Amino acid sequence: MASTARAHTNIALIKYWGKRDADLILPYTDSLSLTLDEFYTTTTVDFDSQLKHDHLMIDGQVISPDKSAKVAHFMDLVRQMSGQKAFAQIKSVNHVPMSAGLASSASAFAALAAAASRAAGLNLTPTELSRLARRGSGSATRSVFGGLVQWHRGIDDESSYAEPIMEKVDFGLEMIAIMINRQQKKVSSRGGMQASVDTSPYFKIWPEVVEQDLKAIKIAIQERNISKIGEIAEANAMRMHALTLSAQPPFTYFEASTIKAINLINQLRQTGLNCYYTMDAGPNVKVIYDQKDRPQILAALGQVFGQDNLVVAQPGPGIEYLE
Ligand code: 2P0
Repeated sequence: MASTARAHTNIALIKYWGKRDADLILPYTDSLSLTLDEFYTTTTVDFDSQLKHDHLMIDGQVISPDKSAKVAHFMDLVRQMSGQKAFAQIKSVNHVPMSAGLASSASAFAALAAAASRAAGLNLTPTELSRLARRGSGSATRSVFGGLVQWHRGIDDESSYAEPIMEKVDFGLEMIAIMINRQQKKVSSRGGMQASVDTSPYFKIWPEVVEQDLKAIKIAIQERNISKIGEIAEANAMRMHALTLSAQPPFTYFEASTIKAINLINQLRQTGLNCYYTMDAGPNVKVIYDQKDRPQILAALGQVFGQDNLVVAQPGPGIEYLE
């Protein structure tokens, strides 16, 4: 049986950066994200007993088995869980600029987890699906759900999953992604976070920092206070990036235009526009603001980066099955 599922990507307001268990993908900390409507992956999985290995096609391009090892490993997990023995035809279409810090692995593995588990005859609960998606990519754990989502770090495979804390975000929270560079990133998040864990002297304090930031942002969410949410998310993102700058050897996802964007957002804030930034394992900057300020923020960012390089994204839904 074939199954098709769609998952939307998410942007963390409180970042996941570091694994306690690389095989099970258990993080050192909880994290909290906003699922977005604009960026998503649609994936079809069809098990076929004639196949000699899993066949992967992304955006119409055949991906060779040596470049799809992560997916094959993930499919082995689904086969183990379900007793399904056949390999599968996997077709994935991304509405996400790939590997440019827009967390394409989040939507990719969440959609794959949903389509593959259903095609294999597993009838997983959302929590089980979140745990399965986690085995493909940490951030995918959160993309199973819509809106504002918390990933509980847990202590083992069973207890590490995401949970929606506000599925319908009803207070105007919105993001603009500034596309600074659409190229493949140089340091993968997987490699980058491991380097931070292994070599940054500041990593010791990171779990404590996240715990405090998480507590504060959950209060700000309850209060529906976008300024407070933005302020906390911005600080947390920069604390995460401090873990790359303080690694040995040091590295960074910042590019010159990233700094330009940050300076511009700071400037706009000084002129009374309520906006904040966050960024992930790539140079692109995401602006956090209140929907009602969108026209002014778009105009100001557009003057510097060009309207074509701005994508407005609103809170998006969790997993959807298309067939
Ligand atoms: C996050 N990022 O919380 C953090 C912030 C990037 C920066 O999760 O190794 O692709 O597959 O678990 O999920 C991106 O890392 O890493 C990520 P793996 P993933 O969104």
